[in-house]
Amino acid sequence: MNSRTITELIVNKAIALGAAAAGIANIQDLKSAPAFVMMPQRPHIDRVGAVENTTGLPEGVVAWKEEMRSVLVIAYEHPEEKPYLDCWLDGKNPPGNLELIKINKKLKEYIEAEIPGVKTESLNYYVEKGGVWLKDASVVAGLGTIGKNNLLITKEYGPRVRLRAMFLSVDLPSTGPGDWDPCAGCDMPCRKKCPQNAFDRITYEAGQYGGLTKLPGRDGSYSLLTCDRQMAEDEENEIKTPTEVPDYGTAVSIIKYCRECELNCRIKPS
Ligand code: B12
Ligand code: SF4
Ligand code: SF4
Repeated sequence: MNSRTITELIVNKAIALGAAAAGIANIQDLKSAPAFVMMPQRPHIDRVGAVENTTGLPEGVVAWKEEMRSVLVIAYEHPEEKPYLDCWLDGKNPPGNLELIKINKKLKEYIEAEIPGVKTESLNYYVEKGGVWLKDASVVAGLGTIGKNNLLITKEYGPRVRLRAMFLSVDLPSTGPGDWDPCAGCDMPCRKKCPQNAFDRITYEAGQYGGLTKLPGRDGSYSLLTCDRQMAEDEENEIKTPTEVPDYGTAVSIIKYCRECELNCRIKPS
């Protein structure tokens, strides 16, 4: 089976299983993508959202596997009218993330059964536990572009998607990046609605990272420490009144993290 056929089979199967989009990022291309270059150089204070490191590698360094050559990235739609997909219900992984894990599991079974000789390995959400930087991987895989809200923007769903990935042992060419830029000339409603003004000044300069020009928020203006203040407030505002949640039942604890920069992006499903 040639590379093109393998890619087509895998991407089509991902879509058939419920993914909004799927693509391939070759590991050689990923190693030079901005987040993969920048994160090993960032100081510990810039580790918001980080968890205990189980890879044994220095902070920010991805645990590549010798026998793995490509990364399959999938996206799952999180539409505005289904907010519960993004919520932490009773302390559990958000339903949308569980859906991604389910799709990835079925995709893994399919690849191993139908594509001779290809090995797979599901990837953890966190780089500290063996994962990859998912937004850059999605751009290299052609799923979309990084917007001025610092999120992956897809043509069809805008930023309203969540991501997951797996390693493949087969050396497939990357299916991106493309050159689409929805942010050119846009008056940035995404940034204006940020409750913390997380984009109001340049936090990262190209010179700090060996001349890297593609920075958080693209121009270095996204401050994760400022954004994280909102995440802490959202945790304090945990809903503790029993609430009926579609496809779940009664939740006695709901944490709803901010999505203002995401939901106010002008790229929306038509
Ligand atoms: C840690 C983390 C957080 C932290 C810190 C965020 C940060 N960006 O540093 C906190 C808790 C604050 C956070 C907040 C949010 N997060 Co978060 N987060 C993560 C996590 C685990 C790692 C992100 C990270 O550190 N990336 C590395 C840094 C360096 O990347 P970066 O800041 O984006 O900057 C790089 C890119 O912009 C890139 N870039 C810029 N231009 C270009 C151009 C090209 C061509 C390329 C290739 C790259 C590129 O270069 C920059 C420098 O390296 C990922 C999951 C994962 N494993 O990737 C989810 C993830 C990024 N988060 C996600 C989401 C949705 C959110 C929130 C909306 C909260 C929510 N409701 O879930 C906010 C949005 C904040 C924002 N506007 O960015 C989604 C994004 C989906 C999407 N459509 O993009 C992810 C992928 C998780 C998921 N479930 O799918 N998050
Ligand atoms: S998630 Fe909320 S606080 Fe963070 S950058 Fe987006 S709008 Fe601002
Ligand atoms: S609203 Fe969307 S398209 Fe406009 S600048 Fe923000 S991320 Fe880009």
